[in-house]
Amino acid sequence: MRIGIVCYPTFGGSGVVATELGKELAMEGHDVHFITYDLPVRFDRFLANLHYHEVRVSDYPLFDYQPYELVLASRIVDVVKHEKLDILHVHYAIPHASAAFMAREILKSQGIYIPFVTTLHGTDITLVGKDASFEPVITFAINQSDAVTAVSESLKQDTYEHFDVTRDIEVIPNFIDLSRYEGCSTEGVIKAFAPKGERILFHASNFRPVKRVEDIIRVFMKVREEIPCKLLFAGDGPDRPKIEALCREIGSCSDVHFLGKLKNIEEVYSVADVFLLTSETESFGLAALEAMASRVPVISTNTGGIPEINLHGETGFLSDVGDIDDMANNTLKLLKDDALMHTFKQQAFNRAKTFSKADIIPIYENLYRKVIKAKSN
Ligand code: GMT
Repeated sequence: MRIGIVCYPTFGGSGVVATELGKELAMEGHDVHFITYDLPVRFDRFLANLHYHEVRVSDYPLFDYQPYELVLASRIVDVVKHEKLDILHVHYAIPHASAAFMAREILKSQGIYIPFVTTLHGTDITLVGKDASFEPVITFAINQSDAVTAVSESLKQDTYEHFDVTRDIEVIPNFIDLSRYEGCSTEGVIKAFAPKGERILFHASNFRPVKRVEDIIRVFMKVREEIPCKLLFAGDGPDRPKIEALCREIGSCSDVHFLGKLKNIEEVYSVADVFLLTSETESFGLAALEAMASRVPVISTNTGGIPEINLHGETGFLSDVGDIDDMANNTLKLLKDDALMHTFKQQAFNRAKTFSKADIIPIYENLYRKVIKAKSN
């Protein structure tokens, strides 16, 4: 198939999933075309059938806000026509689904029918999309998609609850390339951050308020009262200055390290003892799945789609949002009991295996075929 993928090219989970999906589809022999404003972060492989088409927005002084969505729609039209695409797959509804809709209608007026699949990832529904300034467009674009998928059952239910969506939504969970997390070199990270055998607590995110990163510091402080440990943060984002200020205020700077936007994040996952995810809401929690693929148990909140990934008392523990004491106690339970830790590590890995790319990619391929077939009937 000739497949166009529209996504955010950044470190965020939706961009990572879209890019990994595109690479896998290309390795399966499909012709894959990314259409976005920058080279996706995980676009790290050369394949003759994997392409990137940049969307460039000119900076006209007349506009206070540059109309990215229109430029994207025009670029989609161009790529579909000239690369003879069979299908478009857009990740994250805003503004990708509405741009795809516009492109589809333009092409229809020229005698070309290009169906599009929309994958909902989370905050396009749970936070941003609900905003009245987006809601009517999101509802319309979802209803107009040729197929809609959500990354968890929880996100599917949220979509039906908050939007007047009248069509089927198929749940296709995110997937993981397990080989990426196997046999990473760990010595350097351990020497640098835990030279005396301190335990390592880890968190990776985009430091948005929804992640409640402050709670991570508070959990860490409680654990550190009982066990020598270090806290590593990967990623960057709006709340980082606030978190750094908090570390300074409580005097934990020497034990907390900010590693920034890491490309080889799996090296850090592999040295972690536990992964902390304290989010207010999380449609899936790809970072938790990455930790589990690295045999790292997850201490998380019980919100959104997280319980569909992290199983309480098996691959980690779940707590109510904001329950610092419970999350700290659960972390200590694992850190103090080697046998329990060993069991949880194995169970986390076994759980991660159920989200392997080999199982999930064919589901997308079948969906594309079904949508293309429906269009030609
Ligand atoms: O979590 C973020 O802030 C990034 C966001 C994104 O769109 O890239 O992540 C969302 O999509 C990921 C991939 O499907 C999910 O794993 C995340 O749970 C989801 N984030 C939220 O729901 C907050």
